[in-house]
Amino acid sequence: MEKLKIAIQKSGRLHDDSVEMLKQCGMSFSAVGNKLIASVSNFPLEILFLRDDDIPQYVQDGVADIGILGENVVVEKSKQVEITERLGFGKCRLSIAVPRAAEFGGISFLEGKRIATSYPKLLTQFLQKHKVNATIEEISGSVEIATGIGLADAVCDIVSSGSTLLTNGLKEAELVFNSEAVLISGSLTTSKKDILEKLLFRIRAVNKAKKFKYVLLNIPTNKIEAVKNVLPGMKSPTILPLALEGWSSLHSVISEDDFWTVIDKLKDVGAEGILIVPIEKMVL
Ligand code: PRT
Ligand code: ZN
Repeated sequence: MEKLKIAIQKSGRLHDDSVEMLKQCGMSFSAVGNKLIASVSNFPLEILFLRDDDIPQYVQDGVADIGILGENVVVEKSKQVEITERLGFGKCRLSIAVPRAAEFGGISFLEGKRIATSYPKLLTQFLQKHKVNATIEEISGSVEIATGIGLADAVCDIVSSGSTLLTNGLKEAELVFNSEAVLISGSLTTSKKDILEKLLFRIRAVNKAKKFKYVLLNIPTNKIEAVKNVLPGMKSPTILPLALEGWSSLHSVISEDDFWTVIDKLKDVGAEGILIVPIEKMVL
């Protein structure tokens, strides 16, 4: 049977989360050692382990059918691939940073300056959009030291916690691009499209579940209406009578985003014995 070939990062920041996501989708494979290819035993999928920078080209050329990598790299490489799904991990931003002592009063500060980056395309687009003329110094790594060694006046690099900028005496000045891991695809045969649809169905079920929690709570039966008002979007909560007269157990699903606010309100309306349970998969 034909297999769909997916390229994921061989090692680096996205490797573990990519492998973890595929395993949560039920894929059985071993990604140990220096292997370049792993075959999934219970799904028509073959996994190629590559450097993230090479993935767009391989997907464009059909060496791989789909790939997982940072959107920052996808846009920078601008190959003929399409972003099929945003995956919610590997979140970071591409930002311009300047020495902490610099008096950065706005984007015009960058006029005539030298900016070091590994993302010349994204930076050029940003500068053009803001009508700023600056010289781009393209370097492939350790961008954060570029101002310290006198190569540039500013840097444009990936920021996550901000601690790399801090330890290199830099401060974040302008956001250029927000990124997260995405699934890209090239042109696919009909049968490969079918396999991709099945994989996407599982990915969506896994990712959707991460955004929600299952709540079980006990509530005086006469307070059920009040609880319903606190749990927004709950069409039809499950309500079961407790052995204790006048009390009920209520089950529902709440979104991770308003989790703590909802819990506080539930306590206020008299909910007790609140249990919060992670959801593994959500199929709607
Ligand atoms: O070997 P290969 O080429 O495959 O990997 P790589 O070294 O090019 O990439 P890698 O593994 O560093 O990153 C892969 C992808 O992870 C990136 O393309 C981003 O989409 C995403 N990502 C998420 C990050 C970060 N967070 C991140 N913090 N990529 C890089 N960083 C680096 C950044 O370059 C800087 O040096 O971490 C430092 C900043 O981190 P903070 O936390 O100190 O701000
Ligand atoms: Zn890379």
